[in-house]
Amino acid sequence: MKKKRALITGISGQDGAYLAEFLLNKGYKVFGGERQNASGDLWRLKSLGIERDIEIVPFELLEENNINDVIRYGNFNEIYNLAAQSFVGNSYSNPVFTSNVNALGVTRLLESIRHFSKNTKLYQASTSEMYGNSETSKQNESTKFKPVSPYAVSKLYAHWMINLYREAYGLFCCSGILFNHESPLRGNEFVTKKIVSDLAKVKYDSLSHLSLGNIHSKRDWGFAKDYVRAMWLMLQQKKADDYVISSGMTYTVKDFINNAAKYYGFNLVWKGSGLGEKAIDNKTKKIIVKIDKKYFRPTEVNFLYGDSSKAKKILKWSPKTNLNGLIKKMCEHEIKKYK
Ligand code: NAP
Ligand code: G4F
Repeated sequence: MKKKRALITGISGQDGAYLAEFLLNKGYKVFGGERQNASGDLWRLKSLGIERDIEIVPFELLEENNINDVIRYGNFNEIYNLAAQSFVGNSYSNPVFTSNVNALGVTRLLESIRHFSKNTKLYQASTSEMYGNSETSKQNESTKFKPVSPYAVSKLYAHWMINLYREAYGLFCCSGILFNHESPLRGNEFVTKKIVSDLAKVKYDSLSHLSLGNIHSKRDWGFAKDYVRAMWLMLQQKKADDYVISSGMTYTVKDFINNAAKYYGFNLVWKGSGLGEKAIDNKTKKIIVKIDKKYFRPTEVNFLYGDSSKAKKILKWSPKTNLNGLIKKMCEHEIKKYK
């Protein structure tokens, strides 16, 4: 039987790596879109041992000629658009770039599919950030969007374009509204990876303490490997639709720190408040965590808590790894670097 052909844009990212591994296991021929000015170091694919199984194609969301060439001749059954300027913090200093990549980039891709490959199914990486500071205690597909960062606004634009092209032109395109998902392959700029990585450095004496911004925001964190399965399931349905994918639990950044710290053998006691808040190790009395105002954002999403009952019912999807399991995987990965 002929292999299904899938293009993953953002192949060098966290989700790109896990999705590629997942699709290879399903027997797909996997093409990975990588930007031309990228470092070329596909370390995540290498760490999963799959870099030789993927055909890399140059792919730049800012360049419509490049996108048209890739789509016109690729003959893809499925495209997973994971490419994005994905760091919320960075979107405040680079709002135009973020909008161009995340919002207009998706329009370029949709136009290309509409003109050159109408039967190709498209998955778009939407995000729980689009809810902003929601008035509901849990967020699902019917919850109102109130984005509060340039990143979230850019992703909401793309989200609505996906809806529009589905309705106006009958394209099979879906948005997965994914809540935060992490893994040992997470980028160093994101808070979970920074916590597990810097706490390990403190433990092994290569860093004095961990510096963070707002530790009171709440996130619904899951394991990336569980979440890429949901992306694939969305494209296997008869009807294209949007789905919330979440763990269904919410914790503060501080909860995450406490849990990871225990894993490394620290017993944290918190003192002070605001910028003066700090965590001290009860055994050694050493300061382990300090607050630094440079990590605060101009606007903040205070809490996210997803309700993925629609995905559970229709996609038969539910996560397999909880927060403790996730933290264990991430900490074990860090510790290995020192042993
Ligand atoms: P990631 O690790 O930051 O990966 C982003 C990928 O996009 C990288 O491969 C990056 O390439 C590529 N990229 C950036 N700008 C590009 C451009 N102009 N043209 C082509 N490629 C470009 O992100 P992730 O965590 O895997 O997330 C995957 C997607 O899901 C993103 O769209 C993100 O916004 C969205 N999302 C993530 C989460 C989450 O919690 N992880 C939750 C909801 C939604 P380089 O390596 O060259 O930079
Ligand atoms: O890890 P974060 O940077 O993730 P954030 O902003 O929630 O965005 C991630 O999840 C979204 C899904 O909801 C994705 F769409 C997006 O692409 C990305 O993957 O920050 C989490 C929380 C924030 O409240 C932030 O203010 O941690 C807080 N935080 C406190 N100190 C910090 C830090 N975040 C980072 N990155 N670095 C800190 O030092």
